[in-house]
Amino acid sequence: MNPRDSSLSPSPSDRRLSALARHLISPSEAGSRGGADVISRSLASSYSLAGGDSVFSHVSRAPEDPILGVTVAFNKDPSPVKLNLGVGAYRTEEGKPLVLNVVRWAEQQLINDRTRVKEYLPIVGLAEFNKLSAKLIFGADSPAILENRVTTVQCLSGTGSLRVGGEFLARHYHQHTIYIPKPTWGNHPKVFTLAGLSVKYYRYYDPATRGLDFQGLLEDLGSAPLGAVVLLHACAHNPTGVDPTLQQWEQIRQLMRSRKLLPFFDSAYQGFASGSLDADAQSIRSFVADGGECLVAQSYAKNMGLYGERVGALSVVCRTADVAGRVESQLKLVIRPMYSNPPIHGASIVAAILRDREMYNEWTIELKAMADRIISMRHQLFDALRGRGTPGDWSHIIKQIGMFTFTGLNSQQVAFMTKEYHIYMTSDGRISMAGLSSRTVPHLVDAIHAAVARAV
Ligand code: PLA
Repeated sequence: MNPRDSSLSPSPSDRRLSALARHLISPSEAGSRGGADVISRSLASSYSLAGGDSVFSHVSRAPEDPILGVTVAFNKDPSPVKLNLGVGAYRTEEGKPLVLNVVRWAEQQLINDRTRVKEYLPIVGLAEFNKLSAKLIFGADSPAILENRVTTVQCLSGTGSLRVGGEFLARHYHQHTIYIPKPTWGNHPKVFTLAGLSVKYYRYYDPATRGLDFQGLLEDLGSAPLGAVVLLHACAHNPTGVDPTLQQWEQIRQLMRSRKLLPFFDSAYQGFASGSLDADAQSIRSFVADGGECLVAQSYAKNMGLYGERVGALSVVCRTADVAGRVESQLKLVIRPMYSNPPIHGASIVAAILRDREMYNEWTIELKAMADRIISMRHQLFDALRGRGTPGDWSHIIKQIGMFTFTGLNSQQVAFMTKEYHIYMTSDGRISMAGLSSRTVPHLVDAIHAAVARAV
């Protein structure tokens, strides 16, 4: 019997409604019209219509997100050996999430400061955070900053910055096509399509060489319509871990400027690729140095470990200070009806760290330690696969850059590793090196070895 079928047995809510109706109706009305029963029947039937036959009954179940859904599946697995290499979230050698010491220090400072209040921030966020974020990404001596040609607005981490930038372009830029690399972070096409842009791909990765398809990239950008927007990963390309060299960046810059293509940088891993904040911003700085315009989305999720604080920034570098001011006024019109104004806590932590020399130094040390641990995991995994004699050339593991290794394992092999070894990763074969530790390398190697042997 369907327990929700109120025609067979009244539910507790139906009984409560009937009792309410009996209580409300006067005895005389009850006598003349059959009263309480009529009303209670009608209340109950309208209730069962609402409950049993939902106005949302046509809504189908959506699939889980391809990246965040990996964690959902991982959490349901009771196995003690399970390993989550899906989402790009840093873990310690012990497999634990990490709050940086410098973040705890800044938070303590914020708590101790009794003058701090919880008023709304302005629509564009915390002014000091915006200024310091621009300096961090463009460099303190950036001519664009000195000439006041940059507008920076605090947004909801990297994703929110991309979305606000996308919506601004859809409203105010003459070209509505954005070219994104193939492959790219899975959320990019969704963010930009919903922002109102039309998404096209440019060639980026060559599975045969497990490296950059530089020729394909140049051809595709060379034939993109004049003025199109181009999304570029500033460093540590997700998911491939393949970045252009500085020379290749220079060629990309020249080509893009000659075709008036508008660069939109996604900087989600500044400091995570090389361990140096300046080196990882080099691609962006070379585009700003030529005096041209660009957009940059910055995230503090990974490099400060502020994942859940949702703190990031969108900068638009313009030709003149006057244009930058007008652009900012329009960004406010995008933000205000979207989420009104951004949250205060994460931005205050970032501002505290960036403003104080001692804290800043401490941050760079902790950041370098995270980047170094990831690089060391690459070497451990590579050595272990070689030592084990696992068929294949695994040198890409040590050549790739940043948080992820694009293993080359296919979706069946990934499914096999999840089912038999409880190793969770995205179905494109990407593993988060930040989730791996010396302790878990042997288990991963067993799984990869078995998956590869099985397919041979
Ligand atoms: N851009 C790129 C290239 C990213 O990889 C990510 C996060 C973001 C933007 C957005 O980050 P933020 O909004 O949290 O600042 N990518 C993660 C997480 C780490 C995710 O998918 O949300 C990933 O596992 O790919």
